[in-house]
Formats: sequence, structure tokens, C-alpha cells
Amino acid sequence: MNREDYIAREERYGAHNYHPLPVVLQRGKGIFVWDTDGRKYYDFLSAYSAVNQGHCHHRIVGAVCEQASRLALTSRAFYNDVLGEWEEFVTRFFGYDKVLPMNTGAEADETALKLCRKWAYMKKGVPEGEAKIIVCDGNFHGRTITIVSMSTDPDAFGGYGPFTPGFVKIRYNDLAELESALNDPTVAGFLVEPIQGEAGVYVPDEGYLRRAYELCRKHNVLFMADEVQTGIGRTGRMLACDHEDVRPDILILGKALGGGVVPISAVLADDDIMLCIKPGEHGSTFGGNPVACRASVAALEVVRDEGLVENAERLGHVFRERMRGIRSDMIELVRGKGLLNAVVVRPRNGKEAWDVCLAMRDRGVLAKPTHGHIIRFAPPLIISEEELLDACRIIEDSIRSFD
Ligand code: IF1
Repeated sequence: MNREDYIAREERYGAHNYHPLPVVLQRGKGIFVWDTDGRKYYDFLSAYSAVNQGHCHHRIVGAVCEQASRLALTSRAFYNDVLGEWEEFVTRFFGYDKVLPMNTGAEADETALKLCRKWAYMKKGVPEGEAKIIVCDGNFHGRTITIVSMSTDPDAFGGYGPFTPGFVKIRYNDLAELESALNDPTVAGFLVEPIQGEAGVYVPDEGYLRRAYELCRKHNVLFMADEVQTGIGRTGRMLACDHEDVRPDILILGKALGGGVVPISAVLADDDIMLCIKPGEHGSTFGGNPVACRASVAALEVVRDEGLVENAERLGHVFRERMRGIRSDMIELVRGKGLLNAVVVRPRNGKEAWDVCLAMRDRGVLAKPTHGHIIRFAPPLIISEEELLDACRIIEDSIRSFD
């Protein structure tokens, strides 16, 4: 089979809910992936930041293989000898009393929303059925009905109503709007991405998260950080909230928590909040399964032992500086933090971000446009400076090919 055959087969049998870049991948190792013709690419998407530790990291794969052949799944109807080890490790790692495991980012966000509402009724004294949660324009928290009910992107919510009520939408990076929304005593929580990923890597003003957190404190409202994409070293801190020394009341993790090998997500909170959910009131068949738990411990150890947070911070500056130095009027703006970056592309001679991504593919770098004119650049955090600069040269050549 050639590339076109693989693509045609997916087109023929798969739902058309994605429009992938035409490249068919077969193998991955570290920062590289190879296609079915044996061509090698730098991976600058990292499976939407799930592969921060690099593809098929031997420690993570080793942990998974070993556990999969011993005990893969028990459900939560019984105890097992791995879940507790992961729970102890993760709560110490991030500094919370308790953790609740799920599988995907969307499920973890849903869990946080449920937990927040429960807390509002049990602890804050909000009248039953009246709790509100503040969210931001341009948010992306996943694809479920409740989550798209929070969305302001017609592609995400259009045609999926009726929607879940109870959300108040305010402008991102706007403290005045937050402050006035917080005046409603039925507000239970504020859910926010420390950097808006899907929206196009929007970095809020310095001090925004800190101040937003303090305002939530003042109004007895839970500050919930969706760090599904920004967490686990991606932005040059273990958590993006660490940039402003903010400790969320509810922390939501996913993606790289399983090192890109298995899906695992998590909600972390202290007892006062987490213990509002009682046995039988929430859960998941696969949540906290032994294979995912072992993968997750290994994934976090890799981030710590290989200094990935520091690497992301340092190379993020190198990347942005290098991109800003490219003389091309197709580059409108470069922004980001750590190794979560975006280049805003100004169309030229009818060529836009998609064409730049095809040109990069032809030269050995994979990335994907978002919202038509923004290209996200997010390599695995294990990349070296030399490799990063090599990829930057390819990116520059690709953009300049349209001069
Ligand atoms: C898709 C982007 C990344 C997320 C945050 C929760 C979730 C996500 C902050 C849900 C998921 C994804 C999913 C992927 C595209 C993607 C994405 F392009 F939208 F912006 F990462 F770059 N919170 N992000 O970013 O996690 O349920 O998917 O595990 O195609 O939906 P999930």
C-alpha cells in the first residue's frame, strides 16, 4: 500500500471528523516519526502535547509492557496493588491531598465541573440546582455535550444543542469581567486554561492568573486550572500556573500524564473539596487502571529525571528568538511559553498556514495549522538545542519558499 491507499481507506471507513495533514506515520522514537515510505520527520505537534517525553520512551513502554502482561484491568470494584502507588506518587508530585483518575482530558474536565458543583452545594451553601461556573471565551476543554456547552466556537458547539446550563462566559485575560461575574453568590468556580491552546496559544498578560486566583479566593469560588495541554513541563514550568505561583484549588491534567503511551487523566484537589464526592457518585471503568498508572509514574519520572521542564524553558526562548529573526512578511507574530508556541501566518500569494505545513512536511517537519492562520509548534520536550535549530532552519526554508 502507498500513502494514497492508506489515506483512502481511512476516508472510506472512518468518520470524517478530522482533516489530517497528508502524511501516514508508522513509527516513532523520541522527537522523530517515520512515514510508511520510511521518511523521517521532526514531530512538532507531539500528539497535541501528549508526547512531551518523546515517542515510545523506553521507560514508559517498559512499564506498560510489564504491567500489561501481569494485570491490565481490575475495574474499581476491587483494589489492586498499583493504583495506590500512583495516587501516592502523583499527589506528592503535585502537592495535593487527593487525586481522582479518569482517562481523557474531557473526562477530567467533566469531573472537575461535577466536583465543583458538589462542593458548592455541600460547602458553599449554594441553593441546589443553581450553581454557576465561569468560563472564558475561546476556551477548549474537550468534546462532550457539557463541555461544548461552555464553548464559544461554533465549530465545537454548532448543531449539538440543547446545551447544559449553568455557565457564565467572560472574556479571557479580562480581570474586570471576572470581578463583576464573581459578584453573583451562586458562582461556584472559575475554569481557565493558563494559556489557551486550541484558541491559538494565547498567553494572558503577566499577573492575570495570579490576580484571577486572588479574586476567586476573595469570593469563595474555586479556581480550576485546565492544565491538560499546558501541564507536565510543556510551558517551561511543571505547571503553567507555576509561572505565577498559583496553586489551583482544582488541578486538571491529561495528555502527557501518560507519556503519550496510554490515556490517563486526573483531577487533583485537597480533602475539603475532593471528599465531597462519595462512593458510587462518580467513576470510570478504565480510570486508574494498572497499566495507565504504571505508565504515568514512569512518565512523570522521565520529566523529572531528564530535566524536561528546564529544557522546555530554555529552548522556548531559543525557538521564539530564532522565529522572530526570520525575515518574511508571512510571519505576523510569534508567541508562546516554553515549548508551546505559535506562529501567526499572514497569507501571501494565496498561500496560507496549511501550505506552509505542507512545505514543512516535504522538508521533514510536522506541524498543523489551527483556525486557518496559526501554526502551533510544540516538539517533545526532550529535543536538544542542535535539533531544535535544525528544525528551525527547515521551518525558515519552508516559509521562504513562498517568497
Ligand atoms: C482534538 C487543540 C490541542 C485541551 C485542554 C482538555 C482537552 C484538550 C486544554 C481535552 C484537548 C485537544 C484535543 C484534540 C485537539 C487538541 C488540541 F488543537 F484543540 F488545541 F491539544 F492542541 N483541555 N486538546 O487542549 O482532552 O479529551 O482530547 O483528552 O482533536 O479534539 P481530550
